[in-house]
Amino acid sequence: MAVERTLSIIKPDATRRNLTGKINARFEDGGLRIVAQKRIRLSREQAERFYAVHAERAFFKDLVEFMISGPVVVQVLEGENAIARNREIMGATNPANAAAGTIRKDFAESIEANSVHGSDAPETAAEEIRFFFSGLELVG
Ligand code: RTP
Ligand code: MG
Repeated sequence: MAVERTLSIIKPDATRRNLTGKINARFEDGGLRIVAQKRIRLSREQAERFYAVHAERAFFKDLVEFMISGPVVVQVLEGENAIARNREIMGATNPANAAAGTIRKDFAESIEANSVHGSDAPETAAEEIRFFFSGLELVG
């Protein structure tokens, strides 16, 4: 197994409910290390660019509105198989389908307001990390 990095976002529904610490504990208890982290507000342009892959989907407009509705915490998680591991810790996109003990099962409000984002593959992880963090912000 390889040590990987993945991009995580704690979404506005979770920052609004003051869940950053509880969610970070799930990552750390699950074997991931938070190697970079910042709390920001996405502009509409940034949210549209970040989710450009979903631009043709019916939920795109709502998703962008949601992602700019409050602050988010963007972070880089590191660990063995971090991309897949993080997706396990998050649970399924729709909290109704998420396994017991996952972040989305325990905290998500809906399929849209589902508390966290995680990269889905090595290429997207690298691209998403670069989107939010400069090399100077990424320490080992
Ligand atoms: P994410 O990218 O946020 O980690 O989540 P994901 O891979 O599990 O889900 P994805 O299919 O990439 O969708 C991105 C985000 O769009 C919102 N969504 N809304 N209303 C809907 O049917 C719907 N479907 C997806 C969610 O916030 C999802 O995480
Ligand atoms: Mg996705």
